[in-house]
Amino acid sequence: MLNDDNYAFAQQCGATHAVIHLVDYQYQGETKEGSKHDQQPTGNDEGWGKAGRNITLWNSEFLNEIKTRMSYYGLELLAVENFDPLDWFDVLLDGPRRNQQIEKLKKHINTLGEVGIPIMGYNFSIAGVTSRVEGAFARGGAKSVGMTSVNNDPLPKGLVWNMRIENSEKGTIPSATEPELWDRWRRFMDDILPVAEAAGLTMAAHPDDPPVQTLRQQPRLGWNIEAYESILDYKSSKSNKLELCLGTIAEMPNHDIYQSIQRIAKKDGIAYIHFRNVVGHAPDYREVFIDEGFVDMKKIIGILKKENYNGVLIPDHAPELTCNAPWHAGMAFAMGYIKSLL
Ligand SMILES: [Mn+2]
Repeated sequence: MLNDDNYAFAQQCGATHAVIHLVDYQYQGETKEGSKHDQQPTGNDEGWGKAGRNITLWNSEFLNEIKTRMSYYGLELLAVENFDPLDWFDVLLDGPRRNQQIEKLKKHINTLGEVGIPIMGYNFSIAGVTSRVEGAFARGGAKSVGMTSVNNDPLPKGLVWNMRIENSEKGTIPSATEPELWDRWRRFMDDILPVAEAAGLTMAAHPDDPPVQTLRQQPRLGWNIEAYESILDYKSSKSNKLELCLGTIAEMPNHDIYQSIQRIAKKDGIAYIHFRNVVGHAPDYREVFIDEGFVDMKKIIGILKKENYNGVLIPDHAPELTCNAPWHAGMAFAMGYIKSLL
């Protein structure tokens, strides 16, 4: 999707910055075409696509080319979102290749710093974004995704971050405990944060989507507001912030979203925001149109302005509109709404 037509489309919608993904979530192998890349991946018990398709693209030549091309359309390349599971599965699992993979991640961070991309968004999750289903959940039967039940089947070996990694071993991935998961994350931060600081890069943590305590018999890191915010408290640094997903935070149980956003904004803890809306709470919620969910988006903008948040908002997921360009129309609707709120 990184092409001139989409850059022009973003510019025409009023976008000033861009967040890009290099991971191909839908890749099913050379012979099989995945689903369309403009649709959210949901997958099934076997996860999304095969990991690793684009890992060779993490180099300064390629990223510089994208950055330059985007600049012709007035777009500033703000962030790369998500490491490829193939590059860090043993960091997540604490496996034998963990240290080797940490070196690879450090290299990626230095590359981003070199190119001048200020943010790396990441999601420290073993099971990844799983358990969601597609449906006609938004206004007028618009297609979106939601959660109707919790998948607690164990993960087969080779399914990490909900993507498939070559693995001939049989069996399942043993469950980690919650303290073990936090320990893995802290070791990741201890290794990565100094490199990010030196490279002038901000590491931005996405909350666990969907936000439930356990999925596929694995614990989740940032699944409620206290756990998610504690990422900021671990180390106070300009390089340790949140990829604040308003949708996921809205789905979290037992908190006042307006107070939570105000508190996090006050701490200067936001790298950028996934600005979207939902109905319900995990494990029973639906993603809906930006003006349709229970979150008062105007109130959120007011809080962000009051707390002097000057960063970027992106539409993130948007329900698809029934027409010849369902994804583009959905995004344009969200963009128009955001511009009007601003
Ligand atoms: Mn998000």
